Amino acid sequence: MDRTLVLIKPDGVARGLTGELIARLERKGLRIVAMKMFHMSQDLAHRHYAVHKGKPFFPGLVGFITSGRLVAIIFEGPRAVEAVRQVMGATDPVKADMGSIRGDLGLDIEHNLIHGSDSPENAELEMELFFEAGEILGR
Ligand code: 3AN
Repeated sequence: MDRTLVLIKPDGVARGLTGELIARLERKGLRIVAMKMFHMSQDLAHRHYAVHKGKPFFPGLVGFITSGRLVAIIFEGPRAVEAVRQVMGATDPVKADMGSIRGDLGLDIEHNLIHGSDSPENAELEMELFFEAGEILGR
């Protein structure tokens, strides 16, 4: 069984889509093993998006992710990383398949509703970044 980190970004929370996004992932068969709502600090945002440092969209990305409350969730399931990314759809909501979260509900690549870890290795790092061991079921 694999685990992966999902963030419902500030636009998803502000648009009242938290329940819809969680429901789509649960209906896929993924199980929530940790969840919390919080406001991301600048420091955490810089660590979370370290791979994008130096890219033209980096300042906007940090500004946006720290602009409001978000929900962090750890989902568990077989091939959880790939499954979450399939349900999310491609990074650009206008290129994402219809039927996916971003394809159905988004328009803007900078405000694309949801984040999911892109590999099992990054999932481990991101779960540690956002959760203490005691907050996660079974750890
Ligand atoms: P994903 O979230 O699909 O894994 P990443 O990790 O490549 O995509 O990018 C992280 C975030 O950076 C995206 N969710 C999106 O908000 C933003 N982003 C990525 N590429 C661009 C771009 N070309 N222009 C603006 N924002 C971008």
